[in-house]
Parts: sequence; structure tokens; C-alpha cells
Amino acid sequence: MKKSFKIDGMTCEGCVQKVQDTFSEIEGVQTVKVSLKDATADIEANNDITMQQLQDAIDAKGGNYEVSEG
Ligand code: 9UX
Repeated sequence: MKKSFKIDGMTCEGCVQKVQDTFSEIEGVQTVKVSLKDATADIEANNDITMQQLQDAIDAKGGNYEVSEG
């Protein structure tokens, strides 16, 4: 699947990197493209990835970002 999500709360390239790394570690995820300017994350994965899955992954790392449907 290929999906775009909205990511609120990123304020610098460091945040982008954190989100990028967090999503890349999720099982099945192949590519992650995070944009600070657009506040989005484009994800390609072998299986379906839900908004909740992404939010849980961020929360588990203590990230202060909010995921919503793109
Ligand atoms: Mo930048 Mo984000 O200094 O968690 S990394 S604000």
C-alpha cells in the first residue's frame, strides 16, 4: 500500500529524522518520506499501515507528534 498521513508537531529537521526513523522500524514498511514543510509522511508498505499504528510507534518513543489521515 501507499498512503499519505498528516503529522502535526514537527518543528525542525531533527523531528523529521525522528519520525522518519520511527516509521522505518515498523514491520512491513518499505519507504518513508517525511516533509517538514507539508507536515506529511508518505509511506509505502507491504501490508496496511494504520494511523493508530503510527501514533503508537511515536508515543512509544515519547515523541510529541500527532498523526492524522492525510
Ligand atoms: Mo528539533 Mo524536534 O531541535 O523533536 S528535533 S524540535
